[in-house]
Amino acid sequence: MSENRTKINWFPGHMAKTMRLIAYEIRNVEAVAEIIDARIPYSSQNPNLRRACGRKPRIFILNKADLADEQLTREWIKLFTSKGYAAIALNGKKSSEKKKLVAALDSFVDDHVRKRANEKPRIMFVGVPNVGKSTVINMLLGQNIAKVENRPGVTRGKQWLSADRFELLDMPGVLWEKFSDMSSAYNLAYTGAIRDDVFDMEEVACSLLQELYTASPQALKTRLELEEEEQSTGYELLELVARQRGFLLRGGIPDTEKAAKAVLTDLRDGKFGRVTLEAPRW
Ligand SMILES: Nc1nc2c(ncn2[C@@H]2O[C@H](COP(=O)(O)OP(=O)(O)OP(=O)(O)O)[C@@H](O)[C@H]2O)c(=O)[nH]1
Ligand SMILES: [Mg+2]
Repeated sequence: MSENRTKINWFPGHMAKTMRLIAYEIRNVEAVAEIIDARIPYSSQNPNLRRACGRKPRIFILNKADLADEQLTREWIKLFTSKGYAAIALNGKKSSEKKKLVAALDSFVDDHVRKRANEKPRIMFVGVPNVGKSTVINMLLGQNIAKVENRPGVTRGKQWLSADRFELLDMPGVLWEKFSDMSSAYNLAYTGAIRDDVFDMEEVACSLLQELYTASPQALKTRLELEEEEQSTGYELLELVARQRGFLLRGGIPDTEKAAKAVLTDLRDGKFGRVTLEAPRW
């Protein structure tokens, strides 16, 4: 599918600056927590972070697990563990999951991190934009100190925050300069890691509907109340959404632009159910 996709690229100056900041600050931490999106655990890993973080121990936090398929999340965690990485699935918005997060960080620190005498371990939080880095930090702080908003590019500079057991370094989200694989770029666009105004929302929404239709036709048919025998392209599905929601232009033409926004918002809010777009792969 990826060959026909229009290229998406978003790497503004502030991201290049963040990459340099990460490379500099890595010497001031004992460990790295890479927050990835449980719906796209492959596409949301930043390939440049591997290099920038060098040999510093890394834990993967599969955040937004409340929006992902539970069975696939378990399989992804198994894969990370089998590769020797600490990994945990998390709903960063659910305060009752703090205990689980602290326990995972404690055991990660015990097993992998070289501690400084009488000092709290310093952990740098990195990841793609909008994945929930600041949310997870606020969970550890037990209060909303780091700025959180539902759009990419909210955190703009580094911020040190002190939790009971750890010193936390919140960082701006960062992507990479060129996507070698357009399906990763599309996955990041679906889930809200890329700013909506740098890609064609209709094209991306069509691609998402087509993917959901191919992956689980029955679930999408039920959600969109499609007839059993209907075979639909992404664009036909988008037109259907527009008609169903009454998004019509003059002359009764489906307003597919408005429908595209609604489809992407629905996915991000979990209205299509729990969806994981990538099977475990390394
Ligand atoms: N459903 C769900 N939403 C979450 C979760 N974690 C964070 N969010 C939401 O995701 C959005 C982005 O959260 P942030 O914490 O600002 O993300 P960030 O990674 O710090 O973003 P940048 O600073 O822009 O890179 C907010 O609307 C959060 O409420 C989660 O586990 N589940
Ligand atoms: Mg942030």
